[in-house]
Amino acid sequence: MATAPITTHRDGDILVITSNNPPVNALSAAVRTGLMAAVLEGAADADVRAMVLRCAGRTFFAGADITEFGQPPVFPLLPELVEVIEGSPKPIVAAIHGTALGGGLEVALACHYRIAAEGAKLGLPEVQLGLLPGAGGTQRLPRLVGVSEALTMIVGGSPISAGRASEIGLVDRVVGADALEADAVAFAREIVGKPLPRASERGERIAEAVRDPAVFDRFRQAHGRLLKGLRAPEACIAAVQAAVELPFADGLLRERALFQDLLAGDESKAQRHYFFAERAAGKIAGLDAAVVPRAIERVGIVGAGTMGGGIAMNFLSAGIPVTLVEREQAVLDRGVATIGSNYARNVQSGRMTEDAAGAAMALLRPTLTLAELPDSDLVIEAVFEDLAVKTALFAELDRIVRPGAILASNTSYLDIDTIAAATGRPEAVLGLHFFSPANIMRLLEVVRGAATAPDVLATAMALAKRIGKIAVVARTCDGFIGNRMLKPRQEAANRLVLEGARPWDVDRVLTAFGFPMGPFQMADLAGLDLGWDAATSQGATLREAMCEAGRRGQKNGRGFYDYDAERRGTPSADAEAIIAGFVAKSGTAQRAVDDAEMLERLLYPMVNEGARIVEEGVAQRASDIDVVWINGYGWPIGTGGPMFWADMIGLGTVVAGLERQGVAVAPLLRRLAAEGARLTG
Ligand code: 3H9
Repeated sequence: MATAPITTHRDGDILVITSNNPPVNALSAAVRTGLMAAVLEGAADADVRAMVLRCAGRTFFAGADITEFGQPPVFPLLPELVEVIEGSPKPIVAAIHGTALGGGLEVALACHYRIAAEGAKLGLPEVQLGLLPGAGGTQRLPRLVGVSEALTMIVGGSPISAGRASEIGLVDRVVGADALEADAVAFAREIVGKPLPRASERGERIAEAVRDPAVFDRFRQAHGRLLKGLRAPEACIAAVQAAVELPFADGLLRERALFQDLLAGDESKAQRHYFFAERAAGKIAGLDAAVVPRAIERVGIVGAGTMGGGIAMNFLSAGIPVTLVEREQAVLDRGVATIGSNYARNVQSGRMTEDAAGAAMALLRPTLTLAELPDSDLVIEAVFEDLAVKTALFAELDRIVRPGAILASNTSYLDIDTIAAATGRPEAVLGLHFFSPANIMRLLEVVRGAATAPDVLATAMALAKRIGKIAVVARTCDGFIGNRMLKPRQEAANRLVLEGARPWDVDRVLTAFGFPMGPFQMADLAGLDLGWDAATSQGATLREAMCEAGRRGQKNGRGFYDYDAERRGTPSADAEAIIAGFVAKSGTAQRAVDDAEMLERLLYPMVNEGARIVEEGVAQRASDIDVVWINGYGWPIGTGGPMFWADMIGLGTVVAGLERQGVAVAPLLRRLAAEGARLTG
């Protein structure tokens, strides 16, 4: 008898080994111990001629147990188990359903044969955890599927379908999902007595790369984006390169060394933190699991501008019909045309089939009247950001839309409770704050008002999942989680420029930290004249001074930077002169500010604001803030988000920095720092 959670049973002369370790059959110490015993049992039993390795529940092994990383090692380790599997004198067939990921796929690679149920997915996503496959995956996969396919899977990290896996030689057979075990046993009977194929002994698929080692540089050139800023992708390439350059055993040692190095590093710690943070964000404290979400079969969207159109695409792409309302025909036509051209681009780039794009467009019902909204189960408002406009609209929607339907605002700042109070159904009102471009950005801030009902909140979370968004719950306040924390960074950036830093220095410090762009590049992109009124402008802010001098940002080729025809920006001498004039008027003393001080002054106040957001209960937990900033504002994932980053550098350091800056320290931050505790646990 093997150790639980592994069980074995005999089907004639085939030993079926089953793992049952919910929810995802992670390869925990108990699973590894049980598997090792079961394989040895099969090898020793003279009546057993072959083995089938399968999992119960929703999926094949989804990988090593990530919660064990950073803990003292418990034997047998996964690489040892994998060696025993491949070394078995009797054939072992992996029977894959659900997802075979990471260490799970590495177990399958060590088996002598792999069969997969239709719908199964296979992948090595370790790179997303700042790691590389550390149980032989980087050595066996290229030997089975060739170097190019292996690099794509290992460096890209995305799983492939069973069908694709069969095409590239990763699985030996794809079968229906109904009788996987029986099919695997039948397959095992077919191969009994044949010579044992071991991935480690195969050389033919890597022979081409042995002759043409430039394949690695070509991959680097073609996939520069994947390699930017993080260590793991390059280490993945180095490990696959070892498979080509070294004998198998030496390649394994190299893989092990690279894996251990990544595992001990801060980036992997940060990315593993993010993995659990994203999952935690979906959980709402105090929300009864028995709460049933409301059915959403049609969505109404008011406002067909950039935001409304982008929001609509999320639902259309997920097969949910949309009624899109706009006041003027020309604006409506433009909105619909933009949606159409976005889909056309998706088709062109191969991200979508023509049929799927056509089907999505067919679900769109454009109209000029709110009167077409009564059959919507959810209406999302995406109109001008003005409280009076929004409350008037919500009052009207409340009269038109059927009882029980949910009303949501896409506001990025305004008070959801005030908006809800304009209706007779405050319990059915909430904020759904999409980020621009809304059809692409994965973040969704779900803003609950004081009166928002539990089932309405549950509906929003379920819907977010359906349309592929990462939802984070916030309570209402000025700017919610993301924009509230953007404000202190913006203020610090402006102050730095007044004191003598140049905008491009500030941007450089933040891009060197890992942001895709800095605040002045962002301001140029959004338009410096956003909200600017020439009639009332008095040059009171730097932005006003820039606009008055005709510098509107990228849109007219002149902002803090000068732009060429390809919208490439270079520091602008004219902008510098305007800044100098503005600074002279303000009378601020000038001094040199070094990069380290700039970074502290830009980021520590954000951490401070984040601590207040947690303290006030605006965010449920500090890690939710990390999810918002990584997905909504390009905070570099390799540092885990602002809260995790603060924990890594030490809260005492942050508090001391804030005190140097004269910023009032959030009580929570001060307390945790004094206790030597962390924000993210
Ligand atoms: C690896 O294998 C390293 C090796 O190469 C080398 C070793 C030497 N461990 O995502 P869900 C939890 S690295 C522990 O909500 P779904 C998850 O936290 C690993 N726990 O479900 C959640 O817990 P809770 C490489 C794990 O259906 C619950 O399971 N593998 C693990 O949306 C449900 O998860 C990966 O990176 C784990 N490996 O998606 C795959 N996986 O309920 C990681 C999940 O308490 N996993 N949990 O919040 C996934 O991508 C998704 O979980 C999966 C299911 C697609 C499987």
